[in-house]
Amino acid sequence: MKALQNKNLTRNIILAMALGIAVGILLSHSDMAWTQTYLVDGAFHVGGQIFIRSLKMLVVPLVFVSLIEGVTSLSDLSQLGRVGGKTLALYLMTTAIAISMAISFGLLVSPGQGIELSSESQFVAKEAPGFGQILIDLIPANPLEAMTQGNMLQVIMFAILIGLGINIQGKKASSLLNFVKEANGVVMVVLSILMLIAPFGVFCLVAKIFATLGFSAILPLAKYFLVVVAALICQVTLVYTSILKVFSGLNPMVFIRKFREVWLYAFSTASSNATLPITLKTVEEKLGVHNKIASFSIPLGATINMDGTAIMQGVATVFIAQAYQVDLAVTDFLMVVLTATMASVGTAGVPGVGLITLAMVLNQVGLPVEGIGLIIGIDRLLDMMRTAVNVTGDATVSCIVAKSEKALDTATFSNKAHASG
Ligand code: DAS
Repeated sequence: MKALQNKNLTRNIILAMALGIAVGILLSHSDMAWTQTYLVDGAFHVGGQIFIRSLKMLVVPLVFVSLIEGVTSLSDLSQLGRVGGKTLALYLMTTAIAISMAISFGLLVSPGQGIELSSESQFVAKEAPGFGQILIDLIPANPLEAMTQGNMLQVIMFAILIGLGINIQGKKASSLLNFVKEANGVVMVVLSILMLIAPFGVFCLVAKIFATLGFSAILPLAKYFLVVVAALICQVTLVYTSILKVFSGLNPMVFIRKFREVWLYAFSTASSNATLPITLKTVEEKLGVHNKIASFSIPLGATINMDGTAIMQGVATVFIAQAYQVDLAVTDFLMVVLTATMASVGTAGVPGVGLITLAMVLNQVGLPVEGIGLIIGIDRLLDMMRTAVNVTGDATVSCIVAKSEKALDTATFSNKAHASG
C-alpha cells in the first residue's frame, strides 16, 4: 500500500489541471476540425470517461463493505440512532443556510436583470418526489438491483441492516465480519492503484471542458457565474469553518489544508459519487474520523447533502425570475428552499444532477423551465466547483459528529505530515 502511494500526486494533479485548462482554451480557438474530432471528442473524452468510470466502479463495493464494517463498530443501536440523527440534522441545516445565502446574494447582485434568455431550449421537468415516496424509495425491494443501478440510498440502507445483523449475530458471524474487513482493505488498495492514473484522467476531463466552453463563452454570464462562485466560497470559508470551530473546536485551517486534495478530484470529476472513495480515505486517514462514523456519514452525504448544488439552484432561480421579470414572493423562495433541499435528498452525486433538479425547483415555483437553456452552457464548470463544496460539507459534518461521539483521533487530525497531500 505504501509503495503505491504517490507522494507527488497532489502536485501532479494540479499540474494536469493547469495544463488541461491551457490546452482546452487553446483548442477552443482552433478551427482545425481534426482537433475537435480526434482530441476533444476523441482522446480527451475517452480518457476522461475511463477515469471517472474507474472511480465509480468502486463506489458501490466501497460504500457497501465500508458501511457494514462501520455499523459493526458502533457499540449499540442507540449510538447508530444518535449518529444518524446528528448527521441528518447538520446536513439539512447546512443546506438550508446555503440556499438562503444564495438567494440573498442573488437578490443583492441581481444577475438576471437586462438579460434576454433564449427560449428555444426545452427542459423536461421531473416531478419532485413527495416526502412519502422518498421514505418508500429508501427500502430496496431488490438489494442486488439497487447495487447494479447505483441507488445509493438503498445500498446504504441495506448495508446498515446487514451490519446490524452481524452485530446481533456476534461470534456466529465473525467469519463474515472478517471477510467484510478484508474486502474493505482490498477495495482501498485498488483505489490507490487507480489513483496512479488520476493526473491523466484529470487532464483529459478539464481539457475537454475548456475546449468546449472556451473562455469567451463564460463572459456573457460572468455576473451569474461570479455570484454562484462567491456564495460557494462563503459556504466553505464562512459557514463550514464556523460550524467546525463552534460545534467541534477543531482548527478549520488544518481541515482545509488536509481536505484540499479532495477538491481536485471533486472538481475534475464533477461527481460526489466518483470522489467518494477519496473523501472517505481522506476523512479517515488524514482527519482522524473513525470508520464507524465516516462509513455512514460520507456515503449518506454524497447522496443527500449537496450544499453547493443548493447554492447554484438558489442563484439560478433568482437569475431566471429576474430575466423573465417574474417577482417571486417570500413564500416562493421558501418553496424553493424546501424543494431544493428535498430534491437533493433523492438524487445521486453525479455530473449535472443539479441542473436536472433545478428544473424541478423552477417548476415548483411556476418559473419558465426553459430559462435553464442559457445557463446550461457554463453549468459544467460550476458543477465542478459546487461538487467540491458538496463533498466539503460532507466531511465537515463527519468531523463534527465524530468529535461529538469521541470517534475522532485528534492526534491524526493535528498531524501536519498529512497536510502535504
Ligand atoms: N455533480 C453533483 C455532485 O456530484 C452536483 C450537481 O450536479 O450539482 O455532487
